[in-house]
Amino acid sequence: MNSGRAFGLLQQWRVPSGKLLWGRIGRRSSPSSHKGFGVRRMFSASCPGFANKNPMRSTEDGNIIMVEPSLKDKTTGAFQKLPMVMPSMNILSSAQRKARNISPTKGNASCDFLLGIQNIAKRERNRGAKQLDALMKELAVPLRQYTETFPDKRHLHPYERSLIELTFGQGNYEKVLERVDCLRKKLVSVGKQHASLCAQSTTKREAEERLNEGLKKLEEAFQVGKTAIDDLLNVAKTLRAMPVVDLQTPTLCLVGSPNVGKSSLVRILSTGKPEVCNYPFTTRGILMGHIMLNYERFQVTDTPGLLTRHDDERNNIERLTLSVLSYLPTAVLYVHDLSGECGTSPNNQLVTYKEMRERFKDHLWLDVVSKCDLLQESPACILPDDEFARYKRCGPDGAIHVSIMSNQGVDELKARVHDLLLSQMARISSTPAG
Ligand SMILES: Nc1nc2c(ncn2[C@@H]2O[C@H](COP(=O)(O)OP(=O)(O)OP(=O)(O)O)[C@@H](O)[C@H]2O)c(=O)[nH]1
Ligand SMILES: [Mg+2]
Repeated sequence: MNSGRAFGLLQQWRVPSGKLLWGRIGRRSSPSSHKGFGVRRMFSASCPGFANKNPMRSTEDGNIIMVEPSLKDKTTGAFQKLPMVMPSMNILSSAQRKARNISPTKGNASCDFLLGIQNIAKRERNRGAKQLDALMKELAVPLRQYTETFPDKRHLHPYERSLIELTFGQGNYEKVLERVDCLRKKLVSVGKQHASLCAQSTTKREAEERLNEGLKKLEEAFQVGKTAIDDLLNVAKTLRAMPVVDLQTPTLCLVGSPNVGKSSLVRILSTGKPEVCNYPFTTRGILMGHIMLNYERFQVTDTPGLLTRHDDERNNIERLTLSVLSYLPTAVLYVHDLSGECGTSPNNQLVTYKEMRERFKDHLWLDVVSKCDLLQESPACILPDDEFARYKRCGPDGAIHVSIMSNQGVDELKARVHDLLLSQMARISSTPAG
């Protein structure tokens, strides 16, 4: 059963904790969050987001209506199709270089000579206006392309939409795009104004002065707003680095309280190596990997742990887990640690488990009790046989007991995971495409 299985974890994405672009989000978690981590937001879609950029459509009687894309249009993969954003300084230097090379509209040289001084002024203002117009366009056109090709968040798959919201904060993705568009409008306005002034010059000298003034003003306007472009670049980078989820490939999602051994199980179910440490919230993002089982390909997601608390109090790391469960057609491998080692009491684990089980009851589900090398056999008769006592002793009914230390239950777990993924595949195949 084990041979021929090659599990390979390929991609990991986590709520970034390094560079701070959006400031601290969420709240410091409750004392039960142990590490007191602070989540920091950073930046970075047949892709419905792009396809339906303009949701307006005209009816036969000429009225314009708003067209909401239907769910069947929604698919994942938007982030891999984002346009490349050039660093702001590259846009500026390239635009300035191109504008400088613009020459005046060619006139008749002998005519110029005859008309003398007046014609020199004409040529100079022509050159100035053309250079200013060119600089304005070279700066503004890429910005228009970005604002038109970055997907409209409303038309993304809900999973990808939630990744954007949890990563950058509510509304911040749209704000970056708005800032880029504002910069574009400002550049167009400044560029047109100064090109027009230059075109009205009466002398060569005046045209030169107005050209220089216009170039300076355009650069100043660009410098003031250029952070919007660099923020958009970071948005694109972060989004592109997010795990790619194929909705047609069966997925297994490991869920449970923090520090219960989820990542350790991902490691034994696969050749991938997610970080394993003896403290909670080692896993701070969604890890998407792949499993090959008898020539079939499956996906695995390792998720951050869930604390026992109300949704309103959850931090964005926990919300990532809920987002996977809410929006992706995954089978669940729920991990329980009854050894007392993980930092969440069995009682609290049971509370969270029951809530998740009820909430995501439509998912295919498998329970596993981890770290069973640390569990002591407790005589059943000593404990009262209520729900909690049964849970504390054996976990939920039907749970597989596993230890990665002694290898106990590992083969059974792999076999059951395989069956679960095959059932998930049958579900996907029986769901009408689209
Ligand atoms: N004794 C024993 N320790 C285990 C077993 N499985 C995992 N551990 C230990 O439990 C600790 C937590 O393991 P992880 O796999 O990082 O747990 P996690 O649920 O992914 O943790 P978070 O990502 O922080 O939520 C590590 O020290 C592991 O070595 C087991 O079967 N037996
Ligand atoms: Mg982990």
